[in-house]
Amino acid sequence: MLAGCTPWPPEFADRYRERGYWTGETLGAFLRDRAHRFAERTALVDADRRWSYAELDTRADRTAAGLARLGIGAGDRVVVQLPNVCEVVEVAFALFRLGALPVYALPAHRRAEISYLCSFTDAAALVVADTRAGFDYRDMALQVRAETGGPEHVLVVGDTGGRPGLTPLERVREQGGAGPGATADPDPADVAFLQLSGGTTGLPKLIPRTHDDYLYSVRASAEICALDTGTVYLAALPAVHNFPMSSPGFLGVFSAGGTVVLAPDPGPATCLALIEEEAITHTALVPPAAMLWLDAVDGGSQAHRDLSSLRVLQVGGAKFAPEAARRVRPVLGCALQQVFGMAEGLVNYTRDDDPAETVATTQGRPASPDDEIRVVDSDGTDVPPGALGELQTRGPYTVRGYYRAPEHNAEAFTADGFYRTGDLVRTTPTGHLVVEGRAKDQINRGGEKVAPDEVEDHLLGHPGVHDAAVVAVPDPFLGERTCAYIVPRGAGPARGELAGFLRERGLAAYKIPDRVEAVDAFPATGVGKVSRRELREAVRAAHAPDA
Ligand code: J2J
Repeated sequence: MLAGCTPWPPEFADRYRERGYWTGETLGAFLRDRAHRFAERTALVDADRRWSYAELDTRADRTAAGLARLGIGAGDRVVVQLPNVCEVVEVAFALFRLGALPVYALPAHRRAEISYLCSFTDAAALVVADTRAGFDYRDMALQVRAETGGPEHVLVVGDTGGRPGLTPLERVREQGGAGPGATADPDPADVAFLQLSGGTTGLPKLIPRTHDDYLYSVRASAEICALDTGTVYLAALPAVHNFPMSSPGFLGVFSAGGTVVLAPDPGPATCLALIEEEAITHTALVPPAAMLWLDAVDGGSQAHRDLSSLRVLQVGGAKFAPEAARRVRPVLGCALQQVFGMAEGLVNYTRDDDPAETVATTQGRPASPDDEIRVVDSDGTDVPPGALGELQTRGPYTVRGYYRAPEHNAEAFTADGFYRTGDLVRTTPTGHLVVEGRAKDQINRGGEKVAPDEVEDHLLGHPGVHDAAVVAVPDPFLGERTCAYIVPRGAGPARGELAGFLRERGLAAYKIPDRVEAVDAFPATGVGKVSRRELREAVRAAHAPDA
């Protein structure tokens, strides 16, 4: 296995193979098989292209051969930061075929995150778009290279704008000629790519997912969601996120021979038009986007849309309020499926035969019969059935450790290999999970995860900030927003000044605190640590609707 990763103990690996979960197929072979079975069916659609399975397969081969000519090969890491364009899928499969590892960055990431990912993984290449939504990824990539001394290759999907040091992906593909020959034969038990975790402490952790484990989660998910060749899935969220990639996501759709339509943004104006035009049957959203869709259709600007093709709206990434959940069928005319998943592995789904109230009020049950679930108190002891506790899990597609993070792994995993999710849940008698809160220091800003530590470190870089603590503030739309408490030095910077400072440092916009509060000192816990709980309560009291 890739150095810096934790394998499953052999007795577990054997069991997962015996039960048919790990089939020994690689992601590269998976696409080849689908290209044979579904050759001329449409696999992928974006703003201006429609690629058949055969075309996607050929492009992946050519790009793989071109990348190999650049010297990229088995075990190399390649940071991929692409919006929802067909190339995001092409590049991924090209890398899988070489045994090289995509490291997935979100389109919202900026210089700070991309520099970190490139240096931490010693990336051989970085793949970016040209410009998108007014942001120039090429300039950012060149700054990353100047700052970190790597990666050797910066590949651009689209126009390099004549900037030296950038290689158009199109040229890489052309140089790949007719393809094959370059493809390696990676071990299906080895790591296929590195997925980004939401992070709790410090910098984001990377999650090593293997061909075997990931394809199992994809197959199991596609089966639960009853996908088939008639499925037309709208990828409304950034395609590289674990949810639209594998739950069942675009890979689940490929596994069933359906069609994936990539949306440039998850907004109702864009997506509801696509649903009508492309006869979308399935899609997936985070709760704030789902609420915008509901309002846009329920007497809003999109009330005229014909959504009759839509069968299932999946909602996950953050807690979906039952009141909003109950509006889905009456307003959108489709079924709701709640999805509670994590890039580390475990994914829970409500099922299509669950009673309506179960679908509205729970976050589903595990995808696999071999997902092991434990709900424990703060001492790690199992709580009685139905009581609130922290969710721990272990199973055939839940990783046993983060990439190159031995110290963090000792905290994040139990001695017997359970992942401590940090989610506070209770189980219902039917085995469904209800997410009630969080024990981890993470802020869930409408599905986008913010690690307070990471933002605090950046804030401390400002000369006017003596100390900083970032906490969640409840918010009716996003679920949570971020509030930075700062102990200023002197007069202290205003929010606008701090926001500008953080942007300058290259931090993604969603991590920039929504609110800044100056205080003289922080409340401390018994052991002298900052009490984030007290800060959260203070901010809640100060901003309660009736305050
Ligand atoms: C409450 N909290 C939720 C839900 C995730 C499918 C769906 C989502 C993700 C994802 C994913 C939640 N209700 N329905 O990877 O494959 C919070 C929990 C969880 C964390 C994981 C998938 N669904 N969450 O959101 O890695 O706190 O994955 O531990 O981004 O999101 O975040 P992430």
